[in-house]
Amino acid sequence: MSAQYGHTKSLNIAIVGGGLVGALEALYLAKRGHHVSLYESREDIRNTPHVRGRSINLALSVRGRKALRGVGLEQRVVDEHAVPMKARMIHKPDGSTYIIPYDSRTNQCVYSVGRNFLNSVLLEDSEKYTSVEKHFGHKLLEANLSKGELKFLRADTKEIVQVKSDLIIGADGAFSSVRKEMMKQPLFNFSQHYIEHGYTELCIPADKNGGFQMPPNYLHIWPRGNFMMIALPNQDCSWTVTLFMPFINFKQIDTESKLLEFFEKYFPDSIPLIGEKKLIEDFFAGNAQSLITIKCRPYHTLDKALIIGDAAHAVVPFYGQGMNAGFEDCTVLDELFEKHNDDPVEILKEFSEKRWKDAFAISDLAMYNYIEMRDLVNRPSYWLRKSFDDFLFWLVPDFWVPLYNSVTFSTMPYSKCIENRQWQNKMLAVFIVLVTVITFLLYMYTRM
Ligand code: FAD
Ligand code: EGU
Repeated sequence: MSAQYGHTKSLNIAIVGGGLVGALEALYLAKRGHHVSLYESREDIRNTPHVRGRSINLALSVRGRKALRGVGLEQRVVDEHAVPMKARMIHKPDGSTYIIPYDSRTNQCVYSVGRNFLNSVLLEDSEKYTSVEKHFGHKLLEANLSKGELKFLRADTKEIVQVKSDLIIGADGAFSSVRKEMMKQPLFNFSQHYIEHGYTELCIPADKNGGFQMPPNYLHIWPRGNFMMIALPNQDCSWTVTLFMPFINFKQIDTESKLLEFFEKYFPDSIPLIGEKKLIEDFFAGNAQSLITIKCRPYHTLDKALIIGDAAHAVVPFYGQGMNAGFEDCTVLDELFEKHNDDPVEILKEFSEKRWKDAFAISDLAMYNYIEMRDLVNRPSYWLRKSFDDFLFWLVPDFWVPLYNSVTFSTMPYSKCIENRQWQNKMLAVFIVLVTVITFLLYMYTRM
């Protein structure tokens, strides 16, 4: 490794949060020869038995895959434990369906992976490093970031555990405690926003023969203007269905008959798949969950603390990029460790400087899509633009990459994806003006 260039000593790094991003970052740091202590407030999910048909899944795309490749886990996750989704299947209110491919040009797809499964694979893989210590049931209570000091509450003994480390990495999710400590420092900017939609998770079980009840290799979508339902396949042939709807509507549906009436009106084809009884059970079992978007900056405190993943940038899920962006943080961070020879001062400074633009960009894209998914899909102008984009992409794929493809199927920085789109908008405007002028001139010419 980089040791031959007189690189700094191996660091003692504390990672707060053993979720998807924290567990992946532990692998990256261990691979570089650092000593990692991972603190997670929950119990080890590897010991939490998997209940059939109750797994929550996520869409994994190119950025996430690249990050997994960096620790040698891409093939295992993609080949053995993911269901490829090669297109969207749109369900119309009358129950009929149609297909929109993800990438008709090169046949790339996105993968549906179980959250707990992925988390388990990442934690399991860290067993091969003796330099990774995992502490479950440790909840961060407070921290002195500039001193590298952390105070945890142990769930089993109710003891307070104090530790000190060279570097703290906060990967403790949207409601990050590490970030709360950062908020005490001057010049730390922060904003959060709850959207008016909430979500609830339902389940379409496997059929009698243990097979899929819907065609498996698709992301199923029921777009209904202000409501939307989507379904991602699980490996056990069940589906996790997520219903997005304004909180007021969740509140209005307070009886079983209102629920069935609502589903019969908007999602009739899904009722026999979920089953009336299960629909009622699952819908009323959990309260609607909220969706928050968070932006902040910088992401670091001196050379002592850094936040990554949702802790640094929680986004709404309407681009399927939250985890992918968090995993990309690990890729970016690893490149900086390499570039700066494991020197925290430079690494943290540059990470904060270069990452916020891309984090803000995916945040804006996801928020924009939240609106687009509901309204634009039903507008002819959206489809006109989409066909135009797809045609040019087919014609000159290196020259014209549509926004969607650049976000999901490339590793172009998110902020570049937006710039690229703005450049395309300008080109289109020029093109439309040109066509109008030429048509007009031709018309005048033929009249003469
Ligand atoms: P988390 O997964 O939230 O993990 C944080 C961890 O920190 C948790 O294990 C928590 O227990 C622990 N923790 C918290 N506080 C403390 C503390 N004080 N002390 C110790 N530990 C603590 N992304 C995609 O890429 N594709 C998708 O399809 C997708 N779909 C989504 C659908 C929905 C409905 C939602 C809400 C999100 C979706 N996302 C998706 C986003 C994705 O879930 C997140 O971006 C991702 O989980 C972030 O990982 P993380 O490790 O940063 O945070
Ligand atoms: C939302 C919640 C379809 C899982 C955005 C597409 C999502 C996912 C889309 C959730 C949609 C929406 C994209 C993927 C993905 C689409 C995407 C959204 C997975 C623009 C479990 N989104 N999601 N876009 O293109 O890029 O298929 O909870 F319905 S995967 Cl909202 Cl690619």
